[in-house]
Amino acid sequence: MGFFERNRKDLAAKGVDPSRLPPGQYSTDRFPVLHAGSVPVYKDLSSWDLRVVGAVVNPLVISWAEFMALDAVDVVTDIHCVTKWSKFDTSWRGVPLTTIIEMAQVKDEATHVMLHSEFGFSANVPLTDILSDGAIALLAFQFDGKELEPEHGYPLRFLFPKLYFWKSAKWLRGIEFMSADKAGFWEANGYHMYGDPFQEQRYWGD
Ligand SMILES: Nc1nc2c(c(=O)[nH]1)N[C@H]1C(S)=C(S)[C@@H](COP(=O)(O)O)O[C@H]1N2
Ligand SMILES: [Mo]
Repeated sequence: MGFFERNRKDLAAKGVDPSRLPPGQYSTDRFPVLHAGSVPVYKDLSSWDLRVVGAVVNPLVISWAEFMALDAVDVVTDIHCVTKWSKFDTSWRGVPLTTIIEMAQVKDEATHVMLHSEFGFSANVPLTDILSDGAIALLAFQFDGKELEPEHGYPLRFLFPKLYFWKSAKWLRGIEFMSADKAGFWEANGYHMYGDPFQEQRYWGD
């Protein structure tokens, strides 16, 4: 039996429903670190802000203090990285993206969202997926009850576990509402525009 097959069997033995593991993935308890470029260093968050732009009635510039005053929620979810690891039951705390959508009064013409991070990283996600019932689309500032580790996105990352984990942009600084889809960083470099792990939409042409 190969590694992947054994990993899937071990899940069932542990009482985890193996159908939670998308095709071609293995489950791990580790939390690998993956990104292009370097990890930003923040001396303090006084000059940090989150910009909300594009197809909105109210463009926003939200300071860290203002952001922390928003209502936060806790979620537990599975995450799936395109490099084939999945991690089950990860715990996050953050502000739902729908809160920002209401604050900014996103216009009807908006169809997609671009998440913008430090150093020019970006990721695109359809708005319908963000607004669909039960969707987790979180601006996350805690993992496992503690502030994010620098390499995992401190102080703020996007969390969108329905799609491959590359959509979950670390070091988030901007949210752009768009009236058409556009490729983000990885999507312009060979990764699938949508990226559903259960459809194995890893790369262009999948
Ligand atoms: N800003 C930024 N966010 C990013 C990336 C990146 O290169 N830059 N890589 C993505 C990819 S490809 C993955 S798999 C996840 C990894 O998150 P982790 O390091 O917390 O496991 O972050 C995503 N978010
Ligand atoms: Mo990734």
